[in-house]
Amino acid sequence: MNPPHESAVQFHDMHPPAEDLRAEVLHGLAQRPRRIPPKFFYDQRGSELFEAITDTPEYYPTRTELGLLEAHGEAMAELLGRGGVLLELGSGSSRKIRLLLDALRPALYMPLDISREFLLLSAGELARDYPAIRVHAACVDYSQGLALPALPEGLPRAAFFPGSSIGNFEPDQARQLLAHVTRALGPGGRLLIGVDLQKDPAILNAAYNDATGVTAAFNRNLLVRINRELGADFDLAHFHHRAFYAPGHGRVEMHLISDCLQQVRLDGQRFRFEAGEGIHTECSYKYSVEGFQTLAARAGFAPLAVWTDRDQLFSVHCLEVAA
Ligand code: AVJ
Repeated sequence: MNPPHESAVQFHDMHPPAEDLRAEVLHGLAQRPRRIPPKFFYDQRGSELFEAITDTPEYYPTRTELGLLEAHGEAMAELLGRGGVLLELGSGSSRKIRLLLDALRPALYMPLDISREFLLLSAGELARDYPAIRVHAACVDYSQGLALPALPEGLPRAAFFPGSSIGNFEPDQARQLLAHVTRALGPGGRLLIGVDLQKDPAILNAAYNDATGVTAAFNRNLLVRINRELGADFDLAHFHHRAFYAPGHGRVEMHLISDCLQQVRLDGQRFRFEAGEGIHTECSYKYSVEGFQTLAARAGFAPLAVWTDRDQLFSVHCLEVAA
């Protein structure tokens, strides 16, 4: 009864070697202001903490996007083209992709994620639950480009990039990443992308400073990871979570702030932190509908449709690779 590929996930490992963490952390700590890229949040614990963030009452993006996928899934599937190839960038939450797979029924589903363990686990579960869909998982760092295994010809191609993860990129990098997606999809290919909207800063500040401190734990887990994987000696008692909306940039920023003068050792080097000095760990850019369409147009995408919730918190765009 079941096709032979049932439950079998074909796996393509293009994961950056562990040394990339070391090199990027050393590089980022030598810069002023110091910074570490947010892609390193997502070790096993970090992925769990992010899931926990999405359950906090303050963090509206996930449930708002889910509501849009539930309400408009059929219209979205219509525009993406059924029975084709579906790429997913950053296969985070399985709830979103299940809604889309139910509506879209692609022939081939290809989740792309930097977190190998999380990816394999969720791809395996999806392959089991959707035996008619071929699943090819690829462990990639898509901030470095979009090197993909060859895609089958002659099928409609679509990509799903949920969660406003595009907001983690500087607008210029975001444009470059979207340009990589246009190349992977080819003319006529379609992108469904979730983008968090500009809004009252009080809502944004609350979303990144939840009362129970899950976001703080998520941010600080980056240092736990660096201590464990790179043998650094960050003192977690003296680095604190700070997150705020920066209106001049149209983005939320997260930082880890030292509360005293201290030195951190990593790889035989010492990094000195003044009291109040920090590490910038994340930008989360917020867009207007028009602002995002303008950015996407510069990457070769034409707008087809956009859905927003009634409170104008979040947007889901469908875009087409222009000929
Ligand atoms: C997964 C990048 C969309 O920017 O809102 C959540 C990550 N950071 N709380 C975001 C995050 C702090 C999230 N993205």
